[in-house]
Amino acid sequence: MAVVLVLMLVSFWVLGFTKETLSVQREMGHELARKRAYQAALAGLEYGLFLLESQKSEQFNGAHSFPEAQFRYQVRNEEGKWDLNSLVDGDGKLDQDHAQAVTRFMKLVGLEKSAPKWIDRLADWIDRDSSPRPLGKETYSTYECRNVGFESFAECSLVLDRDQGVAKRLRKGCTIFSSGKINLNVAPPEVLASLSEGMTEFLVREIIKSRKRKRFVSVKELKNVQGMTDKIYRDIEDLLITDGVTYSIWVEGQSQDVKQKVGAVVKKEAQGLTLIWFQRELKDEHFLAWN
Ligand SMILES: [Ca+2]
Repeated sequence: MAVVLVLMLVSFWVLGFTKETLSVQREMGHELARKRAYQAALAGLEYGLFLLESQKSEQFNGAHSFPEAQFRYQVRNEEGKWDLNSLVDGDGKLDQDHAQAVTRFMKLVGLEKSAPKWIDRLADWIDRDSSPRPLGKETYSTYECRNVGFESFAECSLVLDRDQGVAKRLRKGCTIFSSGKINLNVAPPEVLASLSEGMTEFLVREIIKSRKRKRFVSVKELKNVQGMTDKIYRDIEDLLITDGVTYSIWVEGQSQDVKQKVGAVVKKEAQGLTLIWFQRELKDEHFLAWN
């Protein structure tokens, strides 16, 4: 009887130990996969920077696999988007033209009803005063507006009630890293369509067709695009550029089922690349959607 009792105790102990060991092993395995995924993401970032420096393309993506990990990357010229930091001018006043353009863009991505609220909130975050606009906010439950330009995508998300859906739609055509003008060669259709009230679907399609054939070298070439009128051209010419020095790089590293996302923004100038933003362990809403 005593032998049976001892055996039972031993088996309980062994079972318990094995269970514990397994869970420790699982945890270690997960940690190792997390590290590998992160290293893969950094390798992808390094690779994206190398490609950006060595080739002329403005937008590109790809993937690579290693025995234990893999990464996929996406490089985008960031200047085809509306700059949210340009919503407010140097005196802290709303830049009406810019705000109207961003509002048109928001409507095109399904944010018609909430556009005035988001514009006021975004402007309140960056304007220097602390008095809220009619639909804006200077104070949130656990934080206050910084009253300076947005420095990260996470900051933008704070203004958008951390609503991932809104953040993702906005990121399609808005940025916080740009010269304030729109790069005609990379702007998504919704941004082109929001350049002025006069932009038509036909004109947007023609611009995209034209830049696919041959990229625009000068904004003046827009005059040759079918459907362009003198009035529309005058309205939009000052908003446009045909290149841009700001790029974003988005990389997802993966090992087993663990993913790690990193993002960076760099300026590509004659003297080389300058890193202006880097974020590790990016959450989905702060990561540019694959496109
Ligand atoms: Ca403010």
